[in-house]
Amino acid sequence: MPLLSRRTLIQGSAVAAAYGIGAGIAGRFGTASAAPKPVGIDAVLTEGMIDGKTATKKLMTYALAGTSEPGLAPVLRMRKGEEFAARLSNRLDEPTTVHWHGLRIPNAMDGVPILTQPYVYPGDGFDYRFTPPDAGTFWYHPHCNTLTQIGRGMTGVIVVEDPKDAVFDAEVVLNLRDWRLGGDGQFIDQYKARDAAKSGTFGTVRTANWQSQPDYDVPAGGFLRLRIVASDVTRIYNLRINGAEAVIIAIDGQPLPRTTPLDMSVIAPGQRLDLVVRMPESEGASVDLEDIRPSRPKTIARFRSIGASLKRDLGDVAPLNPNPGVEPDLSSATEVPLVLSATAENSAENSICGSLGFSFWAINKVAWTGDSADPTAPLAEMKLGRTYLLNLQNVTPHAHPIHLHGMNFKVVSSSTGTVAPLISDTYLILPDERVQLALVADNPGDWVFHCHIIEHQKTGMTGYLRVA
Ligand SMILES: [Cu+2]
Repeated sequence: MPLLSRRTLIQGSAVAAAYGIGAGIAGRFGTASAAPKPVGIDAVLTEGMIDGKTATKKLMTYALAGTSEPGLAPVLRMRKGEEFAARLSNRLDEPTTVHWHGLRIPNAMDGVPILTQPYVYPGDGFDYRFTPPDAGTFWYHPHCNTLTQIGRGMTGVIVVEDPKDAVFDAEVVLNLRDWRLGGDGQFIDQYKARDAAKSGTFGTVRTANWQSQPDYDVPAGGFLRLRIVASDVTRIYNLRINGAEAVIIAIDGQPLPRTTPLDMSVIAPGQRLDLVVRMPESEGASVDLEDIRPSRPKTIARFRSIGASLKRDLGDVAPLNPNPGVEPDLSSATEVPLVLSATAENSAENSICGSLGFSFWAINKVAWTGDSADPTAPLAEMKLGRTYLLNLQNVTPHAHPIHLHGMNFKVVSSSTGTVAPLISDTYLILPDERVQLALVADNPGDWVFHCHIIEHQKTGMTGYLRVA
């Protein structure tokens, strides 16, 4: 099996070797100014153990070129401000693309079929090349036939390193997701129409890094940096740490100005959470990452203290280095109304990137799936460099993690009460909530804006903002 062993000792810089690819590619293959050697990323079909009983066939994943037994997509390690290049080779039997979720990169590299690039057909490839401006935890996934391709495995974590970041005693990257498997371990229908019209169809098998409750050994009394990505198509998590104290250092890849003690944190599809956990003193003591939504705690992953205590003090964790950003000028902001609603339309819309055959959702009364050959008009046309205030209103009885490509926004106000002024690319808007998201339109292009509950995205809750 290509999966990592169930118990993996993770310590310091061993992480990059165990989990990802080298970050210093440019350094190894040429001078700093030379173009980086592309990382070969193959989109492949494979099979592997997901439910612990039977090998699941027809998994889809990303593998580094030449990998003989593909499994969990590799963690891609990049460096803030350094160019990264990847050559996608499509070895699936259907078109695909790669979207780099949360990275503020040029529109032509964004991976949305029709809108930003052609479909990558089976046997073809596509060269991606960009410089990530922000350090943090991000992820990559297809933007074509997304429910099937993500549902069957195509989600990988991106770690953008900042050489100035503090080094912790251990780091674990967790890719959280579910699978729609039957009792025989094989895929069942990826969705039920009646659930797509509500909060989405849930998986039957829950995993972290393609394993059920994986265990990790971490130095006792040490700092564990946890990079958590919710890459599932449907599930919203209420995460807590049981057995240790922890602080939040970043949300959606963006550092918090002050570390915040973790009580419970909600992360929805597309979102990320970076924690520092202070491991217990005594060898053998275990710490659980738990999901308490809806109520009964479910262990996601377990961490065990090993060795003599490093005697760290959580009060010593400093905030991460801030990412560069542009402060929105609210005094000159143009308001953009965006109403998320259900729609009565029930038309099927054929697409090379797959169709669920229904329209259940809409933005400003228009239902669009985001990857059809007949793009609708943009939701708004924005002038490069100006500030906009997205006045988002959810008139549905369901929560929607709304994701914007290519730019970050700042949460300004919400009808639910006081909000933290978070910088993000994904906002979980609650039923009946109104929220104001401010952004500086600093990246030219057509940027998709969609719900990351993929059934909602693919049945109409998609639009795009044009910046020119
Ligand atoms: Cu939604």
